[in-house]
Amino acid sequence: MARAVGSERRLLAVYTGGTIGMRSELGVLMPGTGLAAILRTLPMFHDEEHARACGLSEDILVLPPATPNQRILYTVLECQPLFDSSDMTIAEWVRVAQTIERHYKQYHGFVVIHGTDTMAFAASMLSFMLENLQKTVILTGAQVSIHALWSDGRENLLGALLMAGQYVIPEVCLFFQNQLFRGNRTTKVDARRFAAFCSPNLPPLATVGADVTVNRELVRKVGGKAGLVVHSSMEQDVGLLRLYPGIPAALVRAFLQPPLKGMVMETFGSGNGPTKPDLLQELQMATKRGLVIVNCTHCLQGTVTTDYAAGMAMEGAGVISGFDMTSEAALAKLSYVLGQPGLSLDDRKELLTKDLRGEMTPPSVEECQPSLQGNTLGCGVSWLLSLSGSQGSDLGLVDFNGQTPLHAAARGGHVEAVTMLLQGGVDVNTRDMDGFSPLLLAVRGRHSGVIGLLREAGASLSTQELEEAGTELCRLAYRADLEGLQVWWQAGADLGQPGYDGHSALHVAEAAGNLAVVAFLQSLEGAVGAQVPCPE
Ligand code: ASN
Repeated sequence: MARAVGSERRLLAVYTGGTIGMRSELGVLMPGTGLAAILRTLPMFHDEEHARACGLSEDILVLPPATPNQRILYTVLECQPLFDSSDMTIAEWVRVAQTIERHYKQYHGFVVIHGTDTMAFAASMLSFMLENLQKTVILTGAQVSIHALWSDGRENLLGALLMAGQYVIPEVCLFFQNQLFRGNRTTKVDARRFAAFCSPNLPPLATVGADVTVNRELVRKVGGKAGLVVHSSMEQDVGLLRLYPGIPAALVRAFLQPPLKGMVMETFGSGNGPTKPDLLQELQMATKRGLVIVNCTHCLQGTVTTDYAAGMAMEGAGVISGFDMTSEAALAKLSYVLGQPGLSLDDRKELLTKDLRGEMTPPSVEECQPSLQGNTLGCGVSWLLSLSGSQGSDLGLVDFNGQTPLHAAARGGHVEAVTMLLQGGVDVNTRDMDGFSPLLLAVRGRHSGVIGLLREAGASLSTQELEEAGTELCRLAYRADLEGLQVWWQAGADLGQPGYDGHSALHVAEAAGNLAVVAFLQSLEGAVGAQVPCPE
């Protein structure tokens, strides 16, 4: 994530329909054409004087200056026909993705104006269709038409344009009511209130108030220099079934019939379902013949586990855990994974268990033991090994992210490599392009041994790293993750640092009833805040 530089930022706003542009016809709301013409008449959306002075062509609108040296220019591309989003399907979303692909080089960022009813599905689908995204894509819309006096549409659209124009957040996002969410983490939770969306298992990427607060820790990093890949071959024969108490096995059987290839099944609580043998048999027969079933909880918050026999039974029937994915994200992921050509069933199942676009939080064991294959860690480690006879100056070489061998070794938890590098005299407080230190990476990987070595060598977290830790601390406290909190403490973090909403880890642990965490945090209370951050 970076603040966008350059005096002129060009955006494409793809208008697909939705309430934001609707007009009332015969007493019902229908999609309305001519959004660009309306925006042109609204001074907050178009600075006519500037446009004329610059001789901008008719199809380009320009926002009034938000900062003295930067202008956001945008073009509204109106789809034909326009949709109430209840009518959107995978085919329409593929067209949106292809439109972004066609104009990708021409624009700095993209806004997709969409109806709210299926916006969380749209954002989820687009997140999987657009791989290696290096530019910001933001979906937005409104609960009340922009033509009404009291509308949320103006604020939402302006916010989306400003965020896409001023920041590089290389993700498919959803902006609503002053919050920027990761799109595939959202769900619509209110049919009337302006705060229509929430992101139950991931805090917002950014929040707009008098200041814009970007949760940098959460924003996905651009993975190398690979270009945008648009996946248009999404599987359409996927479905979503919500279990309810007493659901007949025959009904489930009917649902699982061809052409269905994959199903998201909404289960109870932490992924539990009825353990009736006839129902389990239907599920098992379906998975055995190659139908892919993903288990998502119908709860807004939390994750699928096998804590209960009723959850274990789902796994026993061949159902794959969707962890904390929303059903919208799970359906989109299933459509993407099943649509990929040339993969075996096992490949597809494995892909489903991985976090591909930030859509789910896999269990922390995996977070702690990153695979050595095919990622930067593997490259970093082999690079380190090849450096064993090299001079001190080489040990400070950086990769495209500004990371040094010490970053790679710390992230991988390689005590010996870290020792060797420290003995070689490397800078222990070196920062990568995002401002991250080896110490922070060791904390994220929970490598206690490495943290100890780095601290002994004088490493400390910077003010920026400490500030951004607040939200993560709250998440750990919510999940009763004592080990996660302890490594932050070991690294010198102030565990009283508030999260994005002003609550501290202690508040969160108390509210969640996580008593061990509360006791731990309280035991530190005298010492909280006593840590000294490293100067920037
Ligand atoms: N039915 C509308 C739609 O999804 C609802 C909205 O946009 N607020 O297109």
